[in-house]
Amino acid sequence: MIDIDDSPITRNGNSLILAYDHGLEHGPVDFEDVPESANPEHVFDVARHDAVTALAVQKGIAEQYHHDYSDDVNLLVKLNGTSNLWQPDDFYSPLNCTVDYAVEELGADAVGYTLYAGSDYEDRMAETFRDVQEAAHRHGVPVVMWAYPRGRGVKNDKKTGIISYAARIGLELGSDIVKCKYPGSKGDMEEVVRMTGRTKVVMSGGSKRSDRAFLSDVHNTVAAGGNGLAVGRNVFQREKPTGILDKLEGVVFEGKGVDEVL
Ligand code: FBP
Repeated sequence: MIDIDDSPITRNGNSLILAYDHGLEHGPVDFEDVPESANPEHVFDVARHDAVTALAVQKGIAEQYHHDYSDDVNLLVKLNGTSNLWQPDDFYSPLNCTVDYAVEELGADAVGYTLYAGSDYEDRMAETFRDVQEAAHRHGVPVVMWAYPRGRGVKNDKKTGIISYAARIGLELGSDIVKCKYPGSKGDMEEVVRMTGRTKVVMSGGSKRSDRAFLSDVHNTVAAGGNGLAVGRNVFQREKPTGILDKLEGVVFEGKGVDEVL
């Protein structure tokens, strides 16, 4: 059993996970708006902000950079991930790093794993997740599930019922935190939170939007009983990432409203 509230990746029960695995998942296109964001050192520096409770990266970036930042940046190793260059018959995300390697060699404070509920390969990913979850808990580190309904079995991945179902799978399979898409309203987020019980819920960021639009979804998530967010592009694609992190700190950890922080 993990007490997630004792983990360094939470602060007063909430989390702000800065996700930076986009070079694998989407490729260089995600770094075009802010070219310096292609440099992991830039994003590790951003992650030094007090609001960031963990930086989520793939093994290679953890291995080459984290030791220079380990005093200031908590590490979440994203264990699986894939490029979007291939065209599989359905969604699958291979394991690129073991829990043992992440914890013992890389010093991970947490691990992350994507599960595509609704894919033809959901069974394989669930079996891998079983090994990941058990190994992580044996090491005393929490598991964050990127709970993405996606694949042939999913007609509309934006429906609240589908998002809740994928998030619920996170509770059922032993995640400490599930990361899911914002379902569109505070009321719908309350339903997701209700379905995940004692597993914490963080909102996924998505493509870059205005400060107000983005912060109001984050505020609704927290007001609905959610526990913060795991975000990439809405932070590192901004010219001044610390500006949005200051505002997020107010909303996620200090109970402030959107108008108050803008
Ligand atoms: P964003 O906030 O930029 O959406 O990042 C969250 C994240 O889950 C990343 O960890 C991942 O690289 C990306 O989204 C995957 O997005 P998708 O699978 O929707 O293309």
